[in-house]
Amino acid sequence: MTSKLAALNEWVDQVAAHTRAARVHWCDGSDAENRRLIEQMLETGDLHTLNDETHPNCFLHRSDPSDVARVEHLTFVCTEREDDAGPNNNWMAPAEAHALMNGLFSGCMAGRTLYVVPYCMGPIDSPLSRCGVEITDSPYVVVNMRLMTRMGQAALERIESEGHFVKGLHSTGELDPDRRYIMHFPEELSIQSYGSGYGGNALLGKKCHALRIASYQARTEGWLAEHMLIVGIESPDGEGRYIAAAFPSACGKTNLAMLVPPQAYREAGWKVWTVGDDICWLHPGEDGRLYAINPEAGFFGVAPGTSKKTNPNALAMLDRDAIFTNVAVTDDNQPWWEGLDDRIPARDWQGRDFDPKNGPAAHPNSRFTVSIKRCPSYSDQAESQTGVPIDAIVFGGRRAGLAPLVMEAHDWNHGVLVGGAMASETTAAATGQVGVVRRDPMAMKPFCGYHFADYWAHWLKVGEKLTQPPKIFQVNWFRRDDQGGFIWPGFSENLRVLEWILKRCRGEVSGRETPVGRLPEQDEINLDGLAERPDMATLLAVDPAEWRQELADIETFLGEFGTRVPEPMKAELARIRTNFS
Ligand code: GTP
Ligand code: SPV
Ligand code: MN
Repeated sequence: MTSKLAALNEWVDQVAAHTRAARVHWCDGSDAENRRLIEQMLETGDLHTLNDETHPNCFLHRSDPSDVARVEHLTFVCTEREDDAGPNNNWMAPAEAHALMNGLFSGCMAGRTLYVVPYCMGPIDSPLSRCGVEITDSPYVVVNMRLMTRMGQAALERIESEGHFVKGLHSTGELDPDRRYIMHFPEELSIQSYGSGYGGNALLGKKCHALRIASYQARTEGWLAEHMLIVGIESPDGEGRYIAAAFPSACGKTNLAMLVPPQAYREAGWKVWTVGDDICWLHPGEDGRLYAINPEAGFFGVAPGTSKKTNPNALAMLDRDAIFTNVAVTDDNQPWWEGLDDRIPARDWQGRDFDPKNGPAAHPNSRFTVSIKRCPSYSDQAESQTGVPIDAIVFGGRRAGLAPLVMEAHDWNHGVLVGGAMASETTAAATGQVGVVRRDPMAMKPFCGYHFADYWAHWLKVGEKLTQPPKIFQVNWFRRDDQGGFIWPGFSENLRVLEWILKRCRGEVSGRETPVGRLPEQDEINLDGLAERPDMATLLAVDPAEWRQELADIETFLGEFGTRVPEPMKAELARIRTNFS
C-alpha cells in the first residue's frame, strides 16, 4: 500500500532507504491488524498475557529497566535561533541535530519492519484537529497509538485531502541511554525520537506533537495547546459546566478528570463527565468564550495509587482491552501495583520474584493504556467538533506547604501570573530526582515548544480576545501536616473544591480577598459527610512571611526569562508585593 499523497510516499521511501528497513507496513488501524501485532509481540516477548478471566484482552509490557520515563535532559527544541526555544528548553541548531539524528537512524531498521502510522489528534471531522504520521519500528508504539489517537485509514484520508501533516520519526534503537534523543523541529513541523520506547518519548502524537509542536503552531494561529484535563460537572439542577485543569505530570489530572462524587453529592444528583485527562487545545470562540477539545482518544495513566477507593472509574475501565506497562503481577497473573489492594504480588515489574528489598513491585511510573470510551464517566462531548465551553481554568501543583487548597485569581492577567509562577514537587514521570520543588509554569515546563516569556505574552493576548473569559484558580491537594500526612482527603472529595469554584463562577459565594488572591471563607467549602474535619485553617492560610519569600523567588524566576517577560506580568507581581507592604 502507498498513499495518494506524493509528499508522504516520498518521505516514507526516503526513511525506508536510510534506515534500511526490511519491510514497510502502512497501518490501517483495523482490529485484524491490531490482533496480528499483539500475537507477534506475544511471540517475541514484547508483550505478556494476563489473566484472561479477570482481564480479557489485557497485556503486560515490561520495558527496558533504563527506559521507564520521559527524559527531559535529552529532549530538545531545535529552532534556527536559540532565543526562540528559550531558557526553558534544551536547544540544538537544526543542522547539528539533523546530522546527529541522521547518524543514529542510518541503517537502524535493518531486518525490522517500518510501520507507517497515520493519526489524527482530535475528533476526525473537527476543524480544530490536526494530523500527523509517525514512522516507527516498534509494534508496541503502534498498538498504543491505536488506543491513544484516531489512528489508521480515516486519518490517512484526512491527511491526503489536507495535503500536510506533522512528520514524526521514531526508532527504539539500541535503548542505550547514551544514544537517546527526542528532537523537535517546530519550524519544519517534524519530530525525531531515537533510543526509547517509553510513552512520552515514543508515542509522538502525545507530548511531542500535541504539546511541543502544537504549542508552537498555536502561538501563530491564536490558540493554546495545554497540559490540561477537561471535566464536565453536572449540578443537581441539571446544569453542566466544564473546567480545564493543568497539573504537572503525576499530580492528579487523570484522577480529577474521572472522579466519582462523594456519596452525599451523588445522592443529591451531581454527575462528573470525562472529556480528557492530559492534553487540551483551547480556542477562542466567536462568542468570546474559550472552547476546549481533547486531541487524544485514550489514557496513558499512572497505575500506582489507583484503587477502588481512590479512582473506581479507572479500575472499572481497566478490566479489559488495556495494555499495562511495568506493573507487577499476582500469582494468578493479574496486574498489580502499590496502592491497589493488600495482596502480595508474585513478580515485580522486571519479572523477578517479588522481594521488597528490590524496591516497589510496580515501577512508580508504571502506566496503563486504554481507550477513553472504556471510561464509565466518558462524555460524548469528547467527539464534539467545536469543543466544550470552559468556565474555569485551574492550575495546581504538588506542594507540601504554602499553596492553599484553593485560590481565585483577580482576573485573567493575574491568572497568567499565578499559572506562570506555579511550582510543584518533581515525580517519577520523568527521570531524575523525585520530590524536588521546581517552577513548572502552567504545568508546561517539559512541554512548551518555545520561549516561556513569549508563551506568557501569548496567553495575555488570547485573554484580550475573550469577552467572557474563564475565571482562573489555583488548587493544591497535597498540603502536608507535621507528620508528613496529606491534610486534604483528596480524590473524590476534590469535588467539594470544584463546587466552590463553580459557585464563584455563578457569583453565589464571595470568599475573602487576601493579598495573593481570593480564598474561600472556611464555611464556604462543604464538608458534610466527611468522616473527619480537615484542618481548614491551615489549608486556607496565607502566611505573610512565607509569601513574601515566595514572591521574591517568583521575581528571580521571571528574571531568568529576561526582557521578553511581558510587562503586565511584572505589573501583577508588583501589585501583589505592595499588598504586603
Ligand atoms: P500524568 O499522566 O503524568 O500527566 O499525570 P496526572 O496528572 O494525570 O496524575 P494522576 O491523576 O495519574 O495522579 C498521579 C498520582 O497522584 C497517583 O498516584 C494518584 O493516586 C495521586 N493523586 C491523584 N489525585 C490525588 C489527590 O487528590 N490526593 C492525593 N493525595 N493523591 C492524589
Ligand atoms: C506525563 O509525563 O505528563 C504523561 C506521561 O502524561 S507521558 O506520555 O510519558 O508524557
Ligand atoms: Mn501528562
